[in-house]
Amino acid sequence: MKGFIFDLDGVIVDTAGYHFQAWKKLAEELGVSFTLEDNERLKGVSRARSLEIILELGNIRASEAEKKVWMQQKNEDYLEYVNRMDRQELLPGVLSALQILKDRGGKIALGSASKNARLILEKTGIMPLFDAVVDGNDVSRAKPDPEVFVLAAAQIGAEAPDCVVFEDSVAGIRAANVAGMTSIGIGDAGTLHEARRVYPGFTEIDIPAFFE
Ligand code: B16
Ligand code: MG
Repeated sequence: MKGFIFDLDGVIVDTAGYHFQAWKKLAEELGVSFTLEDNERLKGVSRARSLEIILELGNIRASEAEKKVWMQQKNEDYLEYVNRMDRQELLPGVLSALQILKDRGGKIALGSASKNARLILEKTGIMPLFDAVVDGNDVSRAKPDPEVFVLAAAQIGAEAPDCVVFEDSVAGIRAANVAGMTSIGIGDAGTLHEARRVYPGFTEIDIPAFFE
């Protein structure tokens, strides 16, 4: 039995732009300059760590209570974008890849840092294709810690060497490697050089070959 574990943001959908808009709004209110380049550092990391990075950029010290309010405010703004999402936002080739994996008897799990993962799977209509969903609500340690992928593999009943992980972040590739799973990078080959293999996107991957 083969298990296939998908990261969400940057692999299934590209929500980085929405995270950016919502963080930028907060950053402006706090008087912090926050660019698209800074946003790269937020990919794959938790909401709390993302806020810390922004506060570091602005040299701002804040109480836990303030941080909580700001994270909530950012998330409410982010959810306005998420609530408008639909199937068209699935990245090219993703739906067909999920369907081929399912048709061949593969088990499919999500392994994401996002606490909004379930809502995004619902909005894009692909929730029924998943056998398990492990997200930011289920784990206490962020990637590169392998916790999220180990939990996902356990939920689909797959052994680590039988699992393939699709990831767009360096931290996620490291997490998959530490877990002893086959890491497949989605994105730039130079950035993701620690992955077993890297593809620009799902349209370039020969999905049936995973079963040979
Ligand atoms: P939320 P992934 C990650 O998703 C994003 O890449 C990262 O930018 C975000 O901060 C994190 O989810 C938490 O998201 O605020 O929705 O809980 O790539 O792990 O699917
Ligand atoms: Mg990602």
